[in-house]
Amino acid sequence: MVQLNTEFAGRTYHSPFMNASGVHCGLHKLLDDLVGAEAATYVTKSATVEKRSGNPDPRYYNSDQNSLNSMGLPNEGVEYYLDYVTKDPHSKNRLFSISPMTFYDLPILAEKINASGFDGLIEINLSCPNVVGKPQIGYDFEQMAAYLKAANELFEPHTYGVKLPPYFDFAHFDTVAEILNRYPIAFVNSINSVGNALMIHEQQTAIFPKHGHGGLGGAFIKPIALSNVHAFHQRLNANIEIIGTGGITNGRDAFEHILCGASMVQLGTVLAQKGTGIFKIIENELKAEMAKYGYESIDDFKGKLQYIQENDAISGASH
Ligand code: RRO
Repeated sequence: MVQLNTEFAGRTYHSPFMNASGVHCGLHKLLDDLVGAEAATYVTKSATVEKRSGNPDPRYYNSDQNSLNSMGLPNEGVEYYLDYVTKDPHSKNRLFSISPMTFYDLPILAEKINASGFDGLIEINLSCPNVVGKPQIGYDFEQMAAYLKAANELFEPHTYGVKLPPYFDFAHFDTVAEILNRYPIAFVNSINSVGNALMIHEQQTAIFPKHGHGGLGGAFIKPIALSNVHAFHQRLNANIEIIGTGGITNGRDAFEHILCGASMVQLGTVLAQKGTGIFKIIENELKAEMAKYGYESIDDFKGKLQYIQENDAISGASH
């Protein structure tokens, strides 16, 4: 009998599937939908101290199984999402995303969260690619270290984690892991959208802000997400868990993220394109994939990626 129950950050979930921040989570009624669709849990839209309307339209574009967005951090403000999570009977299992606009916003956000009594997990978004004039913190390692140091002073150990941008170099995996391993963080979430991609429709940029540059999501980015999940799984302290995000469109994709070391997996583009009915579908697809390999639980294969050996034949591969 195949079971999808999973443990994450000392909590128990009936499956590893949840939304990715930004998708289907900006308003209370959208969060209600996620609960109704039996997602394992939800993460709220990254919140800033004040409400923001974000970038001008058109700012989101779907193309096949991919998406490009330059939303620009539109959100209702931290109080609005705190109001929701603190009334949620399962608040301990929820993830609350924050995106400090400046370093000085972090203590303000932390104070509001701590004062609210929220007992869930906090995701600090260090990787929004779409705020004009604001580089991604995750690509500035000195700043990133300063944010982590501050977060460690503001939040209880093992209650917070970070959402990272994709990295493309072993030196960067090493540096980031070294910074993260200094602190008692509960999790990392890899990856945010691949920043500042460009899509063209007919002869025009597909979106308006930043001359068409925006965060790429969906099937295209799965190999990048898998490399980041795998690289951090190899490098992070064993008690830092990983949320795998990026390019999951079906159960097989989720299987691959978990094989690389993810404890939870998030749905972004596919959720935006197919709606909340995707949770039940993808749960069944993952169960089928596990059954194919004889696995009965997530722990049977989590982080157990096998390495091909020199001169092994790959069935079906062209070479
Ligand atoms: O709101 C956005 O433009 C946005 C954010 Br905060 C993020 O973290 N990732 C993304 O692709 N878009």
